Amino acid sequence: YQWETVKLYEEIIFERSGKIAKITINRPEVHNAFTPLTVQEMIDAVTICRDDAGIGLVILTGAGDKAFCSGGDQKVRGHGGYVGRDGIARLNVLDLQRLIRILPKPVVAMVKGWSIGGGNILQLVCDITIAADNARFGQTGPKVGSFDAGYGSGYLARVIGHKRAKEVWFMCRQYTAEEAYAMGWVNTVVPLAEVEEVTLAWCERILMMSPTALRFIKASMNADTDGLAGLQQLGGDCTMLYYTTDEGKEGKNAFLEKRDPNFDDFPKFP
Ligand code: 2NE
Repeated sequence: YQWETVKLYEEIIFERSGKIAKITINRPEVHNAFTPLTVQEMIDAVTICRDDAGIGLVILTGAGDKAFCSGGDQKVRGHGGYVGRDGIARLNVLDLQRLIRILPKPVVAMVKGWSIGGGNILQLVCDITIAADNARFGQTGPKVGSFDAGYGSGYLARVIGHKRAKEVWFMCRQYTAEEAYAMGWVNTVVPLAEVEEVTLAWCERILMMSPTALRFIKASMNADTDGLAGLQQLGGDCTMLYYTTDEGKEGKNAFLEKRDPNFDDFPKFP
């Protein structure tokens, strides 16, 4: 794979090889903990992936072999959130979680080493997780004075079950990749040396599939968990498809031509 830089950032690396985009959190000295800037850069990169029709899939990972992400950078945690250069306290990682959920393309987490706190929620909201055998998963919130009562709790309970999710948060233990696999927290566990190769093989297989089919499957599964916001996403996808039909276009054309629309000839499937 020839990886080309798509755009230069300070705290992430954003590369691309063909249809595969790769976003790497690049703060290995703090186990890839994120600051408001890291998150802002990730939001920008994911938005580029969303708009670029040539990108079919996004890999999310962390720099080095020691960590995927260790959550919010506690050194910049202030009064009410994580404080960036503008002095404003934010929890903008929640916006990034939503963006990953609504991205109409598969997002694959490639997890090496620590996947902890808000970092672990990032891999959770990805569509697929490939874990290296040195990966360690866990939440620390109640120990460090934090919690994620959104996807980090409710969606985690859907993925690994309520009893397990409560254990994860109540005990703040760390789980091996094999334990995470047994809970359905990750899709597969592979030797660290093979994790990139296996991730790319999964990506290539996913990319063989119909992108519209994958888009609707993702939106549909998310609608089940995201309530009206999820239905809005799924409904918007339906509108997008409808706009590509002659029937949809007839309504617009009739309006512009100042005539009544004629929908008689369009098929009414059973
Ligand atoms: C990840 C873990 C268990 C690794 O332990 P270990 O012993 O392998 O590494 P060490 O020495 O703790 O970490 C290496 C360096 O990375 C920094 C450390 O402070 C250390 O730096 P130095 O002391 O050598 O200078 N580092 C690691 N994680 C950091 C972090 N999150 N912020 C700032 N610096 C960090 C161990 O490092 C650990 O437990 N880390 C903290 C995990 C954590 O509590 N994360 C925040 C959870 S809250 C959250 O993410 C969140 C939320 O709950 C809701 C909304 C938004 C965010």
